[in-house]
Amino acid sequence: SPTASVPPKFAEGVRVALVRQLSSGDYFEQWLAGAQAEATGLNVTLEVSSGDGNNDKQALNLEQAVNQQVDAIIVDHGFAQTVQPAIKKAADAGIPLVAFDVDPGTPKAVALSQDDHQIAELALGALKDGTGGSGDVIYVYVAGFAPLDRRNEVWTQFKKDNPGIKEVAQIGVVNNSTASAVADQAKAALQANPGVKAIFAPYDEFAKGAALAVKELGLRDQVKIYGADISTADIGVITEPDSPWVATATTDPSNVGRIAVRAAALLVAGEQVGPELKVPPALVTQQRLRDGGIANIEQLTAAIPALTTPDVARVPWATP
Ligand code: SR1
Repeated sequence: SPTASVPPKFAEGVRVALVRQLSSGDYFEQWLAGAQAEATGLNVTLEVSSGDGNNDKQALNLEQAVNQQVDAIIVDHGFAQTVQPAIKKAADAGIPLVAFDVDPGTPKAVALSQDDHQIAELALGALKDGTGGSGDVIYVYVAGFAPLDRRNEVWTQFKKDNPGIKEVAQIGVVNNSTASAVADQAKAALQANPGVKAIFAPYDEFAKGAALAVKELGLRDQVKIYGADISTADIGVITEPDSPWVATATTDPSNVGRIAVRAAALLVAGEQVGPELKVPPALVTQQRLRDGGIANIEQLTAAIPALTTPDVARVPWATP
């Protein structure tokens, strides 16, 4: 039951702008669903915009949110150089800010992320087990996205620590059809490197694309995929017969969206949050999904309760 009375502002209604860089794909859809569910429960109106991958459009949307004097702003992904100027304006104007997966450039904003180093470590631990610590690997990466850059730091160190692992190709694209674009690139990379044993694809759209390429080339017995993120659709891909996607390191994306809204609500209420919030991931293997008969996100979060984190940015006046 709630342990504090609802701040008057929340009885009236609170406006929070959610300014997104990207919105397509399972991860971003689930994240938004979680954010919207939490907002509804807290009597927060979420004013959602998306740059649809266009960084200038996201920056403009952010400027507009600052000008509209919302009660708080959540910046969801984005490139530091395009969002930091408007974040600074918002911070100077005293607007509470939560920055998810982007460096806000100011300690006035709460920096929310998943533990990306751990995400990469868990997936690469599985890759090491699966390959025996040696073999040709294709790596899927696009620089500039904070979570991917952090995962890349772990990959760089992993290669140093495991000299038997050879990165034979780096591919990657992020757009509105990431999976199919990565599938095309992965096919070409696999054809050029016939000895590949594994693909490290630490974003589910990357992993889905890689899985498509492996299947289309008939390489399911030879090439295994180690990814990040999860959705009900991803669980379907991972558990289908002979799927090459054997492990993924992940949070529950909708839980992360919920945390972003809770953190914003706490700031609006004048509560202390942060300065950093990091959501821990879990390793989800194909074996575990199959053995547990797990077919969707609800069953996954029931099987791994640590994926739900009600104590991160807990709102004292909210009904659990
Ligand atoms: C393009 S960045 C994609 C990543 O953002 C989130 O951190 C998700 O985990 C996803 O992998």
